[in-house]
Amino acid sequence: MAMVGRVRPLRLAVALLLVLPLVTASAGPHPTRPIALTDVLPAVAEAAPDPGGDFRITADTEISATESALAVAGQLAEALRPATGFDLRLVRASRGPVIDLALEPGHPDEGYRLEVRQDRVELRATYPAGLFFGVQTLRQLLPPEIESDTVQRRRWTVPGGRIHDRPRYAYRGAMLDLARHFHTAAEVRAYIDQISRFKINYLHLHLSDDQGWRIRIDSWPRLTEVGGAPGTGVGGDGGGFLTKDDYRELVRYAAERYITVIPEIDMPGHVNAAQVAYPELACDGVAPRPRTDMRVGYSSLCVREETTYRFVEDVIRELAEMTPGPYLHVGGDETFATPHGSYLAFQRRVLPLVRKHGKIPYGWHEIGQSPAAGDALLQFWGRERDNPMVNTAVAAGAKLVMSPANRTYLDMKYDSLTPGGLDWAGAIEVRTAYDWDPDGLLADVPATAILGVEAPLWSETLRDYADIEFLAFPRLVAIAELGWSPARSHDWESFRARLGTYGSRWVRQDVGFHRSPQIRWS
Ligand code: TNX
Repeated sequence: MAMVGRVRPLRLAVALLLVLPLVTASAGPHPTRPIALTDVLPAVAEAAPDPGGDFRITADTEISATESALAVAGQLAEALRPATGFDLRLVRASRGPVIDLALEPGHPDEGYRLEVRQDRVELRATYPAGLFFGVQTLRQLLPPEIESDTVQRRRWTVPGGRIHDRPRYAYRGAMLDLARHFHTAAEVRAYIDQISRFKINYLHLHLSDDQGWRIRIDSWPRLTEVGGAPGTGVGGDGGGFLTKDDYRELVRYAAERYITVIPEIDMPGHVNAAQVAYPELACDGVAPRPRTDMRVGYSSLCVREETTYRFVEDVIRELAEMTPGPYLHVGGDETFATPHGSYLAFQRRVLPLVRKHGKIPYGWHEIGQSPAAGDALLQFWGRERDNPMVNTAVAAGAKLVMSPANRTYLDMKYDSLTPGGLDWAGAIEVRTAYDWDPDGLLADVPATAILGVEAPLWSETLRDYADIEFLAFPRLVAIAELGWSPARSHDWESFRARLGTYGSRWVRQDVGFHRSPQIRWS
């Protein structure tokens, strides 16, 4: 004690200056806090930190990869280049400090092992998708400055240790509605870039609705000539459509990021735009007026007419031809203008058409009413714990993707003050999006029937890309974690802390996310 009294004031000040940053750093998320092996979104399945094993990336680091790992290795080199300024060499084998990527048997589908030691980083997976997801993890283990598009002078340290990671669900989806407001292929690519950071593996595109038709169909050209014309968005905004080349390019771009595109044509409801272009699709043969309002449930294809099925099959065939993924989404929701018997008659013919063209039928959960659903995939968008349509279909072999509107709908407002967004399913702040269990939501559905989760983003109020970013982030990450991370790791405090530190990455990427008051952003 006597010693303390003799410490000179200057020494004391210096000592405090040294100690204070440590104290504040350990108090919570802070930009200078070293990154831990577990600071990853979505949470990794298993991590064993090794404090002595930090790896430093320098200009001399090499990336080695076997032939089958070369593409992902190239993506890693590209991701590291802008902020580090290093043009990391891609080699077959290396003796020096290296990030080594290779395929090996024994990992779960999409899973990977990432081992960080002082002299090397090893990334292993059975399939390239696993390597890609491992690279997304590795990027998050580097300081946030790695997201900068200009060279940052600093140390690039990866925390030492070993990660074993794998997804909880095979299906982790995001949906974008291009119908209510069209968004260009470039905007969809930007969204793909963002969602792929969080190990999302399906992108569902809602391509038609009452207001507009957004994908070129050669055998029915007026669909996009009329339904994709300028002014076909909600409120008379925008308009536009994807050409077949745009669509194929999106499919390719997504596949490079291990994301499978699922096209949706919504029917027998949500078809006003198709009927404006082709009045023969309405029972009275009269073209309805174009609609730019937000109402739903008033339009229906003419279920008794053969023309309808010629149309439907042409659309399904052309979509299936340019879609390598297994699923084709046929909508089926909110058909208040289609009598129940007609709805069943329609699905009895349409669901087999999807199979005829080599795809698994996928639809909103209402298609579960149809005995023809069989082993179709159903997207549950309800809010109730008990849904008879779903129960019957699941008993008959259908699988479910969980998109409960009051948890996963990214177009809902965060709170009553949120600019834009809708509120019919309630306000959804980050914790509401995060704190639920996809397996336990529906009372009578066994966990084995749940294929995964999806976060839909309807676009009634989304005029530009900034609107997409603001509503999707951070909530999409909550859904991504529900889809990827093991149920036992589910923990709001942990999620909230990891999200808080991720904010500075979005700032550097110029992503205009919602600064939720539930999160301590660093
Ligand atoms: C319901 S959920 C819809 C969409 C709307 C959305 C707006 C579902 C299958 N249909 O037509 O765009 O609400 O939140």
